[in-house]
Amino acid sequence: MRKNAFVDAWIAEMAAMTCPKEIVWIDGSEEQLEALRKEAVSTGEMIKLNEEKLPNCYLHRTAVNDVARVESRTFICTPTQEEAGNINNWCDPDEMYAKLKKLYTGSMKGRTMYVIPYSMGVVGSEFSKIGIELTDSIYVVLNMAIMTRAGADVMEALGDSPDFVKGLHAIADCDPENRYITHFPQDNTIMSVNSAYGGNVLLGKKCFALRIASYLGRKEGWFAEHMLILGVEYPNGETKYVTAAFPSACGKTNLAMLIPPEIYRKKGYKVWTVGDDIAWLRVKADGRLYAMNPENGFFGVAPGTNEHSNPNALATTRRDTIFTNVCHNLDDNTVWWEGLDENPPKHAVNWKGEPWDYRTYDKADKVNTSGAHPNSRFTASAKNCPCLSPMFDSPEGVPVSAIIFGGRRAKTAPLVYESFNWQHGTFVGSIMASETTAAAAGAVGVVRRDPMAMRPFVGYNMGDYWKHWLSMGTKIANPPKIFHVNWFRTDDEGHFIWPGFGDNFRVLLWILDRCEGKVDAVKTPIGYVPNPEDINLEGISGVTTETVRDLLSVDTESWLEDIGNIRDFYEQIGSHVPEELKEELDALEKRLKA
Ligand code: GTP
Ligand code: SPV
Ligand code: MN
Repeated sequence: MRKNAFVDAWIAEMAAMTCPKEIVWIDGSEEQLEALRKEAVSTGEMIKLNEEKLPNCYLHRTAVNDVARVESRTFICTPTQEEAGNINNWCDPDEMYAKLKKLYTGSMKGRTMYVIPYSMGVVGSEFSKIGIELTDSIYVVLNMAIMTRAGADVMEALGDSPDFVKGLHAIADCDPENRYITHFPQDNTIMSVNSAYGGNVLLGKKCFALRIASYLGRKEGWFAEHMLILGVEYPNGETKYVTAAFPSACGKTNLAMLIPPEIYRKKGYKVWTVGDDIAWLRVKADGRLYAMNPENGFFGVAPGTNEHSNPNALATTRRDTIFTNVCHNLDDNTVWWEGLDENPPKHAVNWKGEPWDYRTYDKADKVNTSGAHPNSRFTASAKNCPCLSPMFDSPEGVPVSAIIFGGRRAKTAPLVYESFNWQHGTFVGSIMASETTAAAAGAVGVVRRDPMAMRPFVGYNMGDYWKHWLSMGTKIANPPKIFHVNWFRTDDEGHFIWPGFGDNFRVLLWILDRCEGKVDAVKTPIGYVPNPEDINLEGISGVTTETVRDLLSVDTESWLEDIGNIRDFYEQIGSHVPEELKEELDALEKRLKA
């Protein structure tokens, strides 16, 4: 494999600290990956699943206290606290390096350090960026091999350049008290210790492609966002693209792989997946914003994925997939999760590795009684996705017609509304709120503000991030229109009113029609909402135009209540909140009171 002096010097330094027994470079070859799979099976780190039913698929269980991202132990280490802002955990870089050094020292004794060269984006594209992850976990290697473009050709693309993101991961004792997920944006460095779970350790994903990349994007004039990218193909063969930012476990993978309702499929409409979690967006010479997916696979939520909700995701996981913390069906050596089907396995092992009796399941206490952990995941290759966009490997991405923000709101937010312009759209993103989910450690179902679905992922001051959004608006001659959706309004019994999933296509079409100026809308204090009869309900069950009218209603009282909450949040972000957004907030309050 091609050598790089900067990479070698850094590896030598990290190896001197962690003391591995050997260093192994990951070249990306199938032979090497297969040998690692065999090794992981021999040590019990992974379980090989039924080769007939789930070819080349494996099950892995993480420690019971290590099943989600831990935001409380995630740090942005910039020279000053002001750069990191008030809602990131901050630590002085020298102090954090010193603390980490103690935890890493000797942590790989007797273990192998794997060197993973990987590219976020197509290898060699000028829009892509390179990272090197050092890890002592085979599970991490095998996941990174699916989630990124990893291997020898990345070292070729890097050449003699020092321009790569350094990532060091050590499992150490997997001690939650000493777990640190740390970022040093000025040093292009990520250091993660005492975890072995997903977003904490697959360093190309949230750590690099969002936290470090958002910092780089601000410096270099582009965006790194927590967004899916999808294409809607019309019967005439034309395809239009949208991106959508929803917080973790709020429906990105599902929307990205949506199957249109039958009446649309018959007419020839299709949806193509470009990405399901992260988008890097740049302005091109034609004055449009382009989105590319820096990842190469999907690290998706398993529970709730089934033949009806998301058949494309399910099909993607039927081969070459690593399942994490799902339920193991001992009868046929396959996997199961809540919401897969109505047949929980009779002989099974739950996500904790204990014998599991499905009759003990209690919806009110999912974590303790479910077969699969609520944040159990599949790591599946994009190449296996039946609706993967032909533009997936386009080095520059796809032109974006609309940006959609959204969250889980039982009441306030309507099914869909459109912002008045880019500045107002940025404001709409900044006031996003959502009920928390199992994707991060902590309480579930609590409403919190999650601007642009990036609260846990902005690598610098949130106020500066909003300024970056506003300033980018002035650089895009033909900016996408900005919308907000909410699939999660509930009735008095707590049931979702909107059927969601495939039927969200009906809302997507309204959004794209608005982008083309093809349909009218009603102006409300919060933005434009559809005329209820403009959401096509042909072939839908249990939803009438009256239901839609209700879903689109803007309740002034609850919005006014929200205003106070938003003011508190802006206060918390502090002095970096742009004046333009404060003015938008005042203007919204005025319109609501008028
Ligand atoms: P991350 O991978 O954590 O970023 O999550 P995500 O945003 O990709 O969420 P995902 O698509 O995996 O969906 C998470 C949960 O939301 C699953 O339990 C889905 O069943 C549920 N969900 C997704 N779309 C809808 C929808 O339109 N309506 C309803 N009611 N639930 C949905
Ligand atoms: C999320 O939490 O938004 C995820 C899963 O996509 S993780 O990779 O753990 O961040
Ligand atoms: Mn995500």
